[in-house]
Amino acid sequence: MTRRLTVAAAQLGPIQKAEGRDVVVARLVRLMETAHKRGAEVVVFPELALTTFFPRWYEEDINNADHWYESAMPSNETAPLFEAARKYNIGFHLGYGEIAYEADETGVVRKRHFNTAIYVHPSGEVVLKYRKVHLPGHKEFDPARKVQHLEKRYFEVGNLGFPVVRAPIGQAGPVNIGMMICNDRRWPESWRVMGLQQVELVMLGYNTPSINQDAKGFEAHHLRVAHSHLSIQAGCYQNATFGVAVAKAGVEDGCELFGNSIIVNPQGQIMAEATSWDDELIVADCDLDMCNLGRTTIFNFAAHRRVEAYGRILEQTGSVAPAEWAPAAKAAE
Ligand code: ING
Repeated sequence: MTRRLTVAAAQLGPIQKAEGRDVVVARLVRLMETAHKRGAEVVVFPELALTTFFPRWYEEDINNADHWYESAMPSNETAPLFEAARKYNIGFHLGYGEIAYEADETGVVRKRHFNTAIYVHPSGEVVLKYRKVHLPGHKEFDPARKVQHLEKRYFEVGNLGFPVVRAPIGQAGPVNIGMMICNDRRWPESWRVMGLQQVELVMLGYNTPSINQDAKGFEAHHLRVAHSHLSIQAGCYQNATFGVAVAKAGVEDGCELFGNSIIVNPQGQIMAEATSWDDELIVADCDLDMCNLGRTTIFNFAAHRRVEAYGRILEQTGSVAPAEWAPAAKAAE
């Protein structure tokens, strides 16, 4: 029996700084209703889907920024989304800023902030949680930048790794699902750690500026989308998995984010792409058995990977200069 799954990417248009969660959640519910009409069994929403991309705004004391985060999930504001999921029997992925009171690696329980994503079963139960590992940008206010990107100020590095879990989704039965968030997609390690857990569906949201904000070199504008798609298509192909990558897009308080959400199959093909930079649903029918070809042939990890050659990947964080070559001493004349 083929394992077919109808997935939806629910791209969001801009969320302005002043926009209330109630308005945003109503947009999410409307997208979920559309997904239901289109026969989707799982809906993927973007990174930080409940608020504007607030790491662009500097706040001296992070304790004055609690309003950007969720301390409970669901909460009164997000409950309508969980109710819609139950009503339509749809699982969903949601990205949001998380405040959690929990022990850190020293055992001290404290208030912690993460860039988080969850996968929620139609029953409302959280099946899987992920916290963003690769935090781009900077921690302190950077006067040289036109727009700040303060993820290292607002979030701690995710402490949950890249988990994959086998969970029932729609008619397909159990599916190996995993998540990553935005910048994670640019790092092949994110994909491979999940590929080593036989992931079949990677759900990821992103908020990506449409032009390079690091004035440290030329990058043609069209390459912003190209680099995003390159990263996702390569990750799916090299780990024999489907990927659903969903943007928050459009102009948020003058700052433009690109859309171009895509659904990608295990051969790296784009199955569907959003063409607006606003609220837009794209849907694809995924034959999950398509993962088997890559996993049992070209990317049969057990047969072909050579971990003894990969030491640098775990031993080194930064790169180091290579050894210098010099021509052999001239043979004696
Ligand atoms: N945004 C961007 C992303 O990785 C970025 C930041 C853009 C980094 C382009 C490097 C190049 O898509 C988030 N939120 O990670």
